[in-house]
Amino acid sequence: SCAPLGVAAVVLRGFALARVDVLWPLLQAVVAQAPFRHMVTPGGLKMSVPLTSCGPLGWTSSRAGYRYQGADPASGRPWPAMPAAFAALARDAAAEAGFTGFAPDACLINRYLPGSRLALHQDRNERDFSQPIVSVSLGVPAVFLWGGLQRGARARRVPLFHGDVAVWGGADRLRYHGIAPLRESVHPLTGSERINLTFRKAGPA
Ligand code: MD5
Ligand code: FE
Repeated sequence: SCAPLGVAAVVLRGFALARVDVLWPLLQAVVAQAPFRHMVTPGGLKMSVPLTSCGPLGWTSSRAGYRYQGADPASGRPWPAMPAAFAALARDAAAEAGFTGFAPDACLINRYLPGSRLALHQDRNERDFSQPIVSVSLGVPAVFLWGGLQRGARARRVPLFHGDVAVWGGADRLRYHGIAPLRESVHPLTGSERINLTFRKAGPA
């Protein structure tokens, strides 16, 4: 099914389910090369969600600011390659939502444990806001906070389940959004964790 959120945002329920058996070992290989780590915000706070990346560009945060980098700051090496099956999933989900030709150059991987949360924010470190963002949820369910174009707007609460894929584009690309503190629960694939893969076109065309 396809649940519209805003004019250009959609949750494709279960879109990734048939591909999880392929995605999961590829994800383990990425994480073996570039382990999850807690980054620090420009304000000096430790982020509660550890993250890593694959693909040509990886999102990073430090005292110096938020930016995309071609190398993993923890190792100095390029990020692991983006598996073809990851890019194909992102392209196919974007096309299903009406964004043909999506070619991500960054895959940010967030890992949530019980209590982990992501405060309301906008994603604005990418060059081209005409490109959508594709988000894949794996493991235990989370409550997505779907805000407005201004920080103070009231947020809708949208549950996201294992295998759901959300596509955010057009007028919804710059909405404030976040993840409510993760509830304690167990999923057969991930245990108590939620993993989110976020595909972006971050660099120049
Ligand atoms: C997550 N991650 O579930 C989310 C999925 C992040 C982040 O927010 O920045 O790592 S991406 C959700 C998203 C992206 C771009 C726009 C909108 C939502 N939106 O307009 O609601 O870990
Ligand atoms: Fe975000």
